[in-house]
Amino acid sequence: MEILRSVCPYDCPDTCGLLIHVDGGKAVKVQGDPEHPFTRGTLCPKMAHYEKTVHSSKRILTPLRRTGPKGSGKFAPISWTEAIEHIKTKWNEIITKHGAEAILPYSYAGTMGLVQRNSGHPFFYSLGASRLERTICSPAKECGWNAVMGKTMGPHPKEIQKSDLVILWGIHAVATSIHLIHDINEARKQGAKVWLIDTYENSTAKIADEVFIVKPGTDGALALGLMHVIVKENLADEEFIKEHVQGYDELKLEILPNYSPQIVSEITGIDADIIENMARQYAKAQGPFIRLGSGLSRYGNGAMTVRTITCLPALVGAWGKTGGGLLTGTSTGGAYDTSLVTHEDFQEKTTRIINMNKLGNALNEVKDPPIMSLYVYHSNPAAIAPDQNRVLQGLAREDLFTIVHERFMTDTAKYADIVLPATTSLEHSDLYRAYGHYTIQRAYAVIPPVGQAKSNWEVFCLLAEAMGINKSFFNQSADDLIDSILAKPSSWLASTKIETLLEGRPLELPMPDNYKTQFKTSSGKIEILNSKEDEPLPKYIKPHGDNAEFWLINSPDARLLNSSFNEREDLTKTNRMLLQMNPDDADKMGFTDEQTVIAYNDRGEVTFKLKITSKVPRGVVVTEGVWWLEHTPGNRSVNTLTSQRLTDQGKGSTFYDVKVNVRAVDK
Ligand SMILES: Nc1nc2c(c(=O)[nH]1)N[C@H]1C(S)=C(S)[C@@H](COP(=O)(O)OP(=O)(O)OC[C@H]3O[C@@H](n4cnc5c(=O)[nH]c(N)nc54)[C@H](O)[C@@H]3O)O[C@H]1N2
Ligand SMILES: Nc1nc2c(c(=O)[nH]1)N[C@H]1C(S)=C(S)[C@@H](COP(=O)(O)OP(=O)(O)OC[C@H]3O[C@@H](n4cnc5c(=O)[nH]c(N)nc54)[C@H](O)[C@@H]3O)O[C@H]1N2
Ligand code: SF4
Ligand SMILES: [Mo]
Repeated sequence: MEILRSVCPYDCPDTCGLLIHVDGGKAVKVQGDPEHPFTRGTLCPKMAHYEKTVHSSKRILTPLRRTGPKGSGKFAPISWTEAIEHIKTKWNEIITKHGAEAILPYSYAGTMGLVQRNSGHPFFYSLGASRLERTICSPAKECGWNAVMGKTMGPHPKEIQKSDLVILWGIHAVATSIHLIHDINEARKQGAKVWLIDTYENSTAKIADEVFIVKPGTDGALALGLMHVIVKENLADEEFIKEHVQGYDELKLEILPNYSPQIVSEITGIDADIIENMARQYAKAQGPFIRLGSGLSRYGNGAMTVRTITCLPALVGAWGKTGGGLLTGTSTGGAYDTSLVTHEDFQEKTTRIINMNKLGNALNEVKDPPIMSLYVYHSNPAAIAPDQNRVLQGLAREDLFTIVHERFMTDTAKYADIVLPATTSLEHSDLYRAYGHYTIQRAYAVIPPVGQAKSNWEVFCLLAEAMGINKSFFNQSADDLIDSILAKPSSWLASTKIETLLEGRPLELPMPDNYKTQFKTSSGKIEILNSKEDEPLPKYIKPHGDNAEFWLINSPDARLLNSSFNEREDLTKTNRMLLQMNPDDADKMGFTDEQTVIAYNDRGEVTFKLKITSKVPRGVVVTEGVWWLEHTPGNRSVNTLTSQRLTDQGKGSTFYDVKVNVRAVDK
């Protein structure tokens, strides 16, 4: 038995260090790596038994060719040679008839490693395929931060330990950022208070001293109301503002008068006196720290909301205070040179761009050329993309040649013509960075591939050869590629003990001195006024909404990661597809607990089991998790109800900007 280091590959801000117990080529036990500075030896319940995913009886072990109707999940095994040959023949036919832009790659974040995540890019650029705009997660959040802070570094999460007021704003930390709780607990030991600002009392409320419930999509107004009070009561940090902030006077004169606590109370549903009290406590805190989640950015006004909230710490000088600041995500993008993997230079001519949130429309409506082939890797668009009915309608097209490279028979894989078996992270090598902390790590494969599984990198090398792409770049292993990336380290990486990475151990990137007050904007100041924006000053914009009765919040389930881990019966066999509703609303509708209900809107309908709870406010219903169709009572999951509409900036998803009606199931 050996104990080998690895890294959690999932789309989670924590990117945990793992210790894998390997016996006879199998992973038998998984533990957290105590040497990891941020994750400190603990794991979430999902990865504490990663061996159950890796060696699941549901793993796809060979390439498969479809034998039944699309969506039926009927397949027969074929060899890798046959699979690649078949793809080559079909793609060459499509390219001859429609051009290479008729081929669309679709990938997102099933694995977050630099090489495996991005290895499709050099291939599809070489092929001249359509490009995918990968904006399903939180580009609006980035736009909002950038408008005020430019390229300023996000603070180190350990800053939280020194804060006396930690605000978890639109982040379900207990489900989605569990290691942050260590830092929050450290702060609490020193007397810090914790607030949660959310649209319902999720289970993160357990660790909060105060919970503030806002109406969906109205946080921008709340932030403006808080600033109104801070200014009116002379609680702003004038000295900090004079030195470091641009546009305070304009905000004060032109914008804030419109957002009195009374007006903001009507928009947000929070009482005016509570807003006043929140503002006072925030302004008087010694080191207030906001951890801003992505929930509130997935609305038609998402970028503006984030931009507005990002102005708050500037007003009270939080950046100059120990423990103060605001974290949307850490800035580790500069750790590696991603272009050494993506190689945009391989693209000979510009090709069209398809937004991943609009896959439903793209598959059904796009012409000149129509999309004739879809290659899906480490993503499950049939489940995770908005407007599920449109996506499934597109995937069902008989003339669409779909290839899915997967570990499991997902909703998307069921619609494939060819399925290719994918490795898990224990079976391939990669290089990781995180979006919730500053530790990076290299992971080597710790077990051989299960069945005939191949990694993303290996499959794209095979496809390059088949499609006649003669570039030596594709004649190397993932480890060779990683070695070449580390041989050209960024100046940041070069300033560290890079040998630690080669040993496969976690390495913390050093933070520059006084980075918290080095504002990387064009003015060198925090830009509350930013004349490069269409709206030079922040203001409240309404979300999209729909013509229906209830807002539908559809946020993560602690047991899943997006649609990953649906394979794990041990985690997920109960409490799937619940719709939580306030008791008053349930009364009004004549509903009883646990009854089957249907939520519906213009895009479709979804069956749920009702859970009546006062943790959800009136006018809102909540469901957690993206479930595979086989786990749903009505053969549709939550994204049937969500919309392909985009955010105000960044072309992002608007998952939570959706309303539904609810009715009982017809008897
Ligand atoms: N267990 C688990 N962990 C995950 C994931 C998962 O699916 N499961 N997903 C991963 C991914 S891909 C991501 S991007 C991150 C996302 O993680 P977070 O940054 O936490 O963002 P979300 O989970 O999308 O949203 C969190 C909260 O936002 C709230 N919210 C929704 N609308 C509003 C609003 O208008 N105002 C306010 N104040 N709150 C609102 C929701 O109710 C929810 O409680 O988590 C990652 N981690
Ligand atoms: N309703 C609703 N929908 C949402 C969200 C929400 O909050 N609400 N969140 C959205 C967000 S924030 C995101 S980021 C997206 C995420 O959407 P996706 O990135 O598509 O995430 P997953 O659903 O986890 O699907 C990843 C798939 O990749 C496979 N996989 C894992 N590793 C590998 C590998 O190495 N190679 C290959 N080929 N396959 C692999 C897994 O088996 C899994 O089926 O979902 C979005 N969808
Ligand atoms: S999913 Fe997140 S918390 Fe769980 S092991 Fe992976 S990185 Fe850590
Ligand atoms: Mo995400």
